[in-house]
Amino acid sequence: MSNMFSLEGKVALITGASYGIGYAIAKAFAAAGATIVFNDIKQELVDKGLASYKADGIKAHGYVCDVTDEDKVNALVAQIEKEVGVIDILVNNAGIIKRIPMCEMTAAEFRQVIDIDLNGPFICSKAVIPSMIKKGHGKIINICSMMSELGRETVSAYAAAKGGLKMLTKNIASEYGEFNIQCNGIGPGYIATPQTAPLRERQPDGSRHPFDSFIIAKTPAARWGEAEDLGGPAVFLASDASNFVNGHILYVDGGILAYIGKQP
Ligand code: NAP
Ligand code: GCO
Repeated sequence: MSNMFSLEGKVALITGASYGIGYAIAKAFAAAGATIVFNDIKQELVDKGLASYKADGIKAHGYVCDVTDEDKVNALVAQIEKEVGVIDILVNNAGIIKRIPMCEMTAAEFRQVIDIDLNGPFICSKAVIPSMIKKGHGKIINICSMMSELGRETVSAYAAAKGGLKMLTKNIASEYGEFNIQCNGIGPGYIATPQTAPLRERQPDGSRHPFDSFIIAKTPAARWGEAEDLGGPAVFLASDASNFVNGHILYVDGGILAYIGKQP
């Protein structure tokens, strides 16, 4: 049974995986036997990531690359193929959020979020699919969001990008499923990472941030997720255990999407 979830002999590229969700997914992949390759946007982040992997006993390969730069992504994939091997698993994890009310957001700010969170996964997927086709298999996992399904104040660009990423996932599955490529999404709930730190900051009087209390009340599990909560679902979607799962978004949200919310 456990062989089904093995990633022995697989090369996995996880984007933006120096820390946070990408790092936790990479750690779970390494524990399942995969060779870890990651990129991040700055050398200092890559160095920080390499030091963390080393401290965790993982021999990872780290590269600087901006996921929005198509030429650089193509060059990175060619370099990985030469130095490590053909990529069997791609996790499109790199992403940003800008919390700005829509009418105050500039078009340039909106475009930047769409560029990293939606165009980035398009560019990276496009770069790895041809070799996956040649190799006869491939797994692509797109890190979606609650905002692939729900809206809220201040996150118009992020919701537009993550809603788009859900549909890109279904389209990659539709277009390349016949080549034994499975493309699925993971929709994390509210996860305690630097990206969400401003929503959890303690108030001057030491009490919880109102958004922090709101999320705990909105989550049947009554807690924020940890990045490690995403490891098991990611290994499932990267492994042979999910070979007939395609175009699916697996929400790992402690039940948020199932719940109407606590009555006042
Ligand atoms: P994070 O802590 O901000 O990590 C994201 C990583 O991506 C950072 O290292 C970031 O670098 C990097 N990155 C940003 N732009 C990039 C680019 N153009 N090219 C390459 N790398 C780039 O975020 P996280 O919370 O771990 O989230 C990871 C993914 O999960 C994101 O797609 C996010 O939207 C999604 N997600 C997060 C949550 C949550 O609750 N935390 C929930 C649902 C979905 P910098 O540090 O320089 O920005
Ligand atoms: C926000 C949050 C969310 C989460 C996540 C939810 O401001 O509402 O940052 O967007 O990061 O994507 O799944």
